[in-house]
Amino acid sequence: MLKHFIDGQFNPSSSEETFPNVDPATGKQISKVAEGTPEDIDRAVQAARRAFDGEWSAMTQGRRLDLLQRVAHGIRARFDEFLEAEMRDTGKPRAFASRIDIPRGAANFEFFATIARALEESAYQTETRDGLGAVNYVTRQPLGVVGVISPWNLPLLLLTWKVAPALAAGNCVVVKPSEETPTTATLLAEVFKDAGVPDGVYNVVHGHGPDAAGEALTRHPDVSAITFTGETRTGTAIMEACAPHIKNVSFELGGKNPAIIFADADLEKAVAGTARSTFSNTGQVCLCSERVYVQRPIFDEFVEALAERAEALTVGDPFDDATEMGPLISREHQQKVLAAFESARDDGATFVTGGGVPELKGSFAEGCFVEPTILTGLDEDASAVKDEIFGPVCHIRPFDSEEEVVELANDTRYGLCAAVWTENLSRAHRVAHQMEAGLVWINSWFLRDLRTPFGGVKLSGIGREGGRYSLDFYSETKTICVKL
Ligand code: NAD
Ligand code: 6OD
Repeated sequence: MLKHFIDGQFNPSSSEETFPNVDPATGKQISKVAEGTPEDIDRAVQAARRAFDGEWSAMTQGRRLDLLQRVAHGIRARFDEFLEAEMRDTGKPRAFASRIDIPRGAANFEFFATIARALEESAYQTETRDGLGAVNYVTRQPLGVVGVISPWNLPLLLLTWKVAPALAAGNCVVVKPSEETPTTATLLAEVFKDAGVPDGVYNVVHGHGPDAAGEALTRHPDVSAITFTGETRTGTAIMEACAPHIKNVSFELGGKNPAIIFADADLEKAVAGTARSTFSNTGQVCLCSERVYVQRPIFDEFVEALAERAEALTVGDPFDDATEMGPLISREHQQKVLAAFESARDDGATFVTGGGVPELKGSFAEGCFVEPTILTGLDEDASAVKDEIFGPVCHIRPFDSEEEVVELANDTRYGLCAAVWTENLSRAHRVAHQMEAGLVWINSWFLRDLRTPFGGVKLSGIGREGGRYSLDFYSETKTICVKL
């Protein structure tokens, strides 16, 4: 059974309740998981607060950051265990998880340990009437206990993306991993212990969100801030829960991201890039392109080429090295994605390819698979064009002018990212500047530099994380003014 990790110990729940952890590739149960209660959250928060008031804050920054480097090494030393756990929990193909999820899990600790050491602090000289002046300098202080609530699509990557900077800034954390993917957060607890990180610095409480461990964490009065990645409507609920204590929040939420392909794009690269941005991780990356706009002269050619790529994808056993696309995360999510296909059908979509469940053999027949799917012919107000599906699917629509496509791309409640494919440099910059999004890729997708700010506008989030922007969120500045 997967237990909570509180104050350096693996603990059963304060209740007897458990829930099953299911492999979405086969539908089989992998393990049982302790269902956290508000009492478990309270124990974890108290442990984190004790560590914060004690050993963790008493340590030099250098020592703290050395320990985080050891956590990075610890993940790398147990790479295969992390990989297998992530693949079983999510059904991700080995090729994806071994290239993205686990390396980034380790890199997040290494990166934030490195940049926290190098962070500059500022000072200002003020003129005074007596001519002697004053010096103001700005210090950073940790917040205290930070609550980390993470989703299932990139479990280790997104959890460590928040835990690493929170700890690098000197805080202690209580994390509530997604109920769908509890294993790597638990393995990470072992790595923390082996690295010699003091008890209480990293705590894990498993369980669900509403009326459960997740909500209890957001409402706890001794939690100073909540950092959350997940659905927009969960963000709304968390913001309400945080309001009474004026807790700071950082939200990375949903998206309905556009990809724009101009007629002057390098077609082969644009097709390959859009295949990646639509089907990677079975479309379960918040950055995936679900709305694709293609300039009319190359529309038919583009649709045909993307469909060819979709049909050539090997779907099935995540542990087979040839597999390119695994299942969706759960039966419930599979039903949601299939319902979105149904709604597109009702709205008159043309299914260029896909739209159903692939026929797989043996144990994978019970998996939560759907076919890579391409739609055309929908109006912009159809649900499949407006609402996030979070599956391996995009709708492709032709456009004529730059002005028209900018308006189409921005006509959404979301604003996480956009991809623009063109060989015209001026147009690339012009369009990128007009996108209502936190991040715009030109002739690429998911190319990450961890120093850059990451986050969305509109319903896609609040705040930015990444590089020093993360350290800004996970610390508070204090100005000290010295009269000379
Ligand atoms: P989700 O919102 O259902 O759950 C995320 C986490 O929040 C889970 O740990 C869950 O238990 C917890 N939770 C749910 N309700 C809660 C509540 N009321 N109080 C406290 N915690 C609660 O999201 P998901 O289904 O796990 O992930 C998919 C969604 O995440 C998609 O919408 C996707 O776009 C979004 N996402 C966004 C980004 C980004 O960077 N913008 C990244 C990854 C995923
Ligand atoms: O790469 C990252 O740092 C990041 N936050 C990715 C988010 C992906 C969402 O699914």
